[in-house]
Amino acid sequence: MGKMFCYQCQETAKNEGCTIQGVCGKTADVANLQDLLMFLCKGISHYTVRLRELGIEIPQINKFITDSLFMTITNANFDKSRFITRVLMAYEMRNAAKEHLLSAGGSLEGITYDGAFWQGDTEAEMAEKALETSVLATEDEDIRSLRELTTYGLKGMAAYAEHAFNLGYEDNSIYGFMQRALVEVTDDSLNVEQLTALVLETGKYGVEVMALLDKANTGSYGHPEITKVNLGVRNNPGILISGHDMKDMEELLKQTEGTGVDVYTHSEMLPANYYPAFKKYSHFVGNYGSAWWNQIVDFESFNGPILFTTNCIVPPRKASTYGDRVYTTGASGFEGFTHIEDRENGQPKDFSALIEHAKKCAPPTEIETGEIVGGFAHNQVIALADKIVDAVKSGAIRKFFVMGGCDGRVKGRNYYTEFAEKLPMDTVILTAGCAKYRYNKLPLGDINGIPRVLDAGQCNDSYSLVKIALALKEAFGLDDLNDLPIVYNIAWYEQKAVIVLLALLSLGVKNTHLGPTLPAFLSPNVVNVLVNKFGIAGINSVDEDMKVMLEA
Ligand code: SF4
Ligand code: SF3
Repeated sequence: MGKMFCYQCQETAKNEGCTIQGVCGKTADVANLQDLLMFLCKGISHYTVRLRELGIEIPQINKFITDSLFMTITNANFDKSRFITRVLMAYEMRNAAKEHLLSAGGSLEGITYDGAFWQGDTEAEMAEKALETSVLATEDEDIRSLRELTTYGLKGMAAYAEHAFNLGYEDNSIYGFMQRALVEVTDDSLNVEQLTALVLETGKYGVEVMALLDKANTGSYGHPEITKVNLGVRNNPGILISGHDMKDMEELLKQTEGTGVDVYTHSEMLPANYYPAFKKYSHFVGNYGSAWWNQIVDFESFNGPILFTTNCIVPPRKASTYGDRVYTTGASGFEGFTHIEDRENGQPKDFSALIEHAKKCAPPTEIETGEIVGGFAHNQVIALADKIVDAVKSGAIRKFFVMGGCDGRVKGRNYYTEFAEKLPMDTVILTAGCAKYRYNKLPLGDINGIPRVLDAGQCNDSYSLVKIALALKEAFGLDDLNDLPIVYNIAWYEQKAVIVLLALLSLGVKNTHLGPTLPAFLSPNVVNVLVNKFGIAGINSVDEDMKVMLEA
């Protein structure tokens, strides 16, 4: 075994595993501390599952486990000191849960998982234990694969649960499932079949968490509506906000109002432009730059401070000039970036440091002009349903291509640009997530006024695509989602894409193409199960796939 082992994302070294340092920039120290934190969260869950059986819910622990899972998502948090603090907190949480269980008359019998007991406070002890508890500790590759597939789904689920929580929306059954699943992935008595069922159950809760977040976002900020998003800049200093958290977006807009500082979105925050509650702010200018991995270029020319509310952070290059302009908040973190602390006692976060910083900076340098159109979430698309159904019936629209998911920096992802360009004019792309940046600025035109790229929003808004598909199924009087003229050609990168994929599988969506590579954490046997049960496939050349998918 190397100094670390991680294979949770699409960029993993040689599509096998990062063993020395993450391709993402994660150090071995941080990777190991993340493993240890996961190990301890599983240990805590052994107690909370039993407490729940006694009708006891501990909100602080629910929050702790959710935040901890989220912090270990690819490109969310690289800050070693934050993980050390978290590990120490995990001991406290776990010991408190154990005490609580005992005082409630619960039993510890049968709890043999080491994470429920182990405690080592020095860094050296932590590092040693982490190596012992890495994913490779599970020797059987199929069991390991299913355990990790579940765990990565839980990480994505945690991210969405956290955003909903920030808006005051919670569902204890989601926390309950997450913790039960964390226990089940430690259970050596579960076989491949039982773990496959757990994977699908994870997908079912994936649908629920996305529905919860949709309710939270639309209940708080209104339904996204068709919006032209400005790509150019104004002549005031600006703050660039990235990531996925809408509560942070709201508080930043409120606090910057009237200060002379403008606000722009980057990458996955682009869909904030579609919400009625945000559109009313005259200093909310539009979107700057493109997908996350382009930040090393976009942040240089932005000139002002940048706020990360979640992933995806790229460690700045040595020669970069923007490092001292980057702030993190929530689950995100990076040594050297300033971290804005969480809300306390219902008070908003304090973004004053960013605002003062912005005032001293030059306005953003213009890198493009014009606008892009988005806001095609379920409410908006369903309002256009008659028009869409007519277009399908008349043959003006032959097929829909769901091309949502993640973007990434590997060269092979040009595939998605080329695929979008080569799609025939009587096809429409449905998208969500940062994958859209591969084609959302191309002049792809429209069909009877319906744009050929319909952007529903962030990766979590894949839920919108499901709602749209269900509405179309109804409109066409079909029994099966798979009879719709919809093809799924999805790009993945990190673990939110994993929960989106599992959600689609749990809804019975078949024949999804997944690229640019199949996950390294899927063993050949698990791939076979996915192929046989769900018709999952990878991608080939654009021309080959186009032919297959148009005929599907
Ligand atoms: Fe490697 Fe991805 Fe893990 Fe980073 S998150 S260490 S790139 S597998
Ligand atoms: Fe993108 Fe990181 Fe996945 Fe939310 S911002 S989709 S990669």
